[in-house]
This record gives sequence, C-alpha cells and structure tokens, in this order.
Amino acid sequence: METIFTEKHRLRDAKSELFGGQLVQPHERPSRAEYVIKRVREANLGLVSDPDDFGLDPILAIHKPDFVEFLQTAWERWQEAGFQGEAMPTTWVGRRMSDKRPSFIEGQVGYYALAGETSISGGTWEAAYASAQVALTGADRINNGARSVFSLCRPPGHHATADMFGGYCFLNNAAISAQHYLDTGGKRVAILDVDFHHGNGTQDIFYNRDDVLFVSLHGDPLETFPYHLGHADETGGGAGAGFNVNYPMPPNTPFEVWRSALAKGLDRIADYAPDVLIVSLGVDTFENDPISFFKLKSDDFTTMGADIARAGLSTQFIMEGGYDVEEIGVNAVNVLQGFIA
Ligand code: Q9C
Ligand code: ZN
Repeated sequence: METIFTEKHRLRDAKSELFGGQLVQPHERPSRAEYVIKRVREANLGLVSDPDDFGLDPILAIHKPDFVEFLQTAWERWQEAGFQGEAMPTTWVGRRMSDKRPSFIEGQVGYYALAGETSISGGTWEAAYASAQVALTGADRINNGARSVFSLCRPPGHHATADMFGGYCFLNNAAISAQHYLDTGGKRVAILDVDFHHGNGTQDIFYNRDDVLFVSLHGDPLETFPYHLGHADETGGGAGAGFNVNYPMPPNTPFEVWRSALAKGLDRIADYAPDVLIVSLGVDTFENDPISFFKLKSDDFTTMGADIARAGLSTQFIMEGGYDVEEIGVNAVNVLQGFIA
C-alpha cells in the first residue's frame, strides 16, 4: 500500500493545549507522524510519496471562504493585536447570543472555534493545507485504480466543520477527499470513522446529504469529547435521512464489543454500495491512549484492518487521532497490514 506523506506537517508545532485548566504540551504533536512514517518504512508497507498540489478549490468545496481566510490570517492578526501566547478562544456564541461575526481577532477566534483546547500557532495554516493535499493525493491514487492508499495526514481533520476548528483539527481532510471523489465522477462515498472520538465535523458537513454515508464508532459523547454531538439518534436530516449512523460506546469497551459495532457498520456500508470507502483512521481506541477510554490492544488493530478489507471496497485510509505517541505507528500500520494481508 502506498503512503502519501509530507514533512510539512512539522509546521504545526503548537506550544500549548488547554487541558484540565493548564496549558500543556499538545497531545497532537509532530512526533506522532514521525512514529507512523518510521513504522511504515520498517514494515515495508510500500512506496512513500509526496503529495501533489490540488490548490484551494477542493478545500473551498467543503469549507466556507470566510473561515479559510480566517485560518490563513489568524496567527498574523493575533500577533499584531499584541497578544503574547498562541491564539485560543475565550468566548463563544452562547445560547441565544448573536452569530454576527466580530471584527477583532479575539472575537473571531471564538466565533470560529468549536472547542477551546486547540491553539492557532505560526505555521498552522500551512500544515493544515498540506494535510488536505495529502488527503486529495490519496483520492487521486484511488481514482487512478489503486485498491488502497494511506494518507498520513497531520494535523487531523474529522472535528473540523465547514466553518469551525477545534479538537486539534482545522480542515476536514476526509470530507475534502469525499467531495473530491464526487466531483471527479463518484456517485456515492462511505466514510467509516474509527477514531475514538465522534467525527462531529464530518457528520455535520454531510448530515443532510445522501451521496455520503457517514458511519462512526466512538466513545459515548455523554462521557467524552466532543460531548455535544455523536448520539445514536442522529441519523441524518432531509435527503440525508438514514445516511448518518453513530455507534457510541461506554468507558472500558473491549475489542469484542467494538468489533460487533464495526460489523453492523460494515453491513450498512455494504447495503449502500459506495464507489469508495474512506476510513478516518484514529488509533486512540488503544488501551494505553492517554485521553481515551476504550481497551483495544495492538493485535486488535490488525483484526480491524482485515475486517475492513472484507468489505471488498477501494479504500482510502486517512490518519486522524492517536496519542500514545510511541505506539501510534505500530497500531496504525497494524490496521494497514491487516487490510492487505
Ligand atoms: N480530556 C482527535 O482525536 N479534548 N482529536 C481532549 C481530554 C480534545 C481529539 C480532552 C480531544 C480531541 C483528532
Ligand atoms: Zn480522536
């Protein structure tokens, strides 16, 4: 399996994450991707290629232009305002407040943030742009006939909506890729999100549409991030009714339970008969993940990959979360090796 990867991910190297009331070293850090690419090479998974540049248009097919312009300019404007730390929200559009966009950068950060942990730092836009290109290049490989591809995206994307960042995400790589398939002749795309956290951004982007089926397995949002989306009764709206499928699961869920939800999700995907399957591949379901509560072991990731392969679909893996940094390479590559075995 070919891997698409760029060193430009290093440009996202924030100093701070707001965690438990403290500013800590971000869980989503450059060494994550380094461990994954190291393992890809050790395991001889296949070719490692740089992304091509598809420009801004496929990004703007998903994200609002004002949001993209905000991401492009936020760090510069934050510094110009004289703030000493990284750009972090301190306000939100609370219930019954106005959604009129503020002019000053501090207010805009709150306007475009869906969560408070994720700072915007120098290089964030450049890295997020490169990460989206890694996703688009993977889509291009599938369009050219590859059975599978690994887009080693960093920063991750599945929490980002059309016009909001947060949960370590800025641009929704999986959504951008899905739309690219549809804009290049695809009729139906399925997204299977196996990251520990609910993919609220991806769900929101496609909620009212029937050309993208979204299936997510995740920690019950009553107990964990993103808290305010990801319940089982969110099944899609309008033309999208029935095309959003959530499997929230409780703390300490073991692999056998998780795997039976995967089987149900894969059945739903088989009924949908998509042209292509995108897997939002987070490995923060691992038993030792520092911010998550499922109990998957390293070998379980191999089984997961084999289960996904049995769907028999052209499959693009897009890297999302996973924060037990030293094991993230083994766990991610186990999924890919299980898929091709
Ligand atoms: N108590 C992804 O996996 N909140 N993002 C952590 C833990 C943010 C995770 C707080 C988690 C975001 C892509
Ligand atoms: Zn996650």
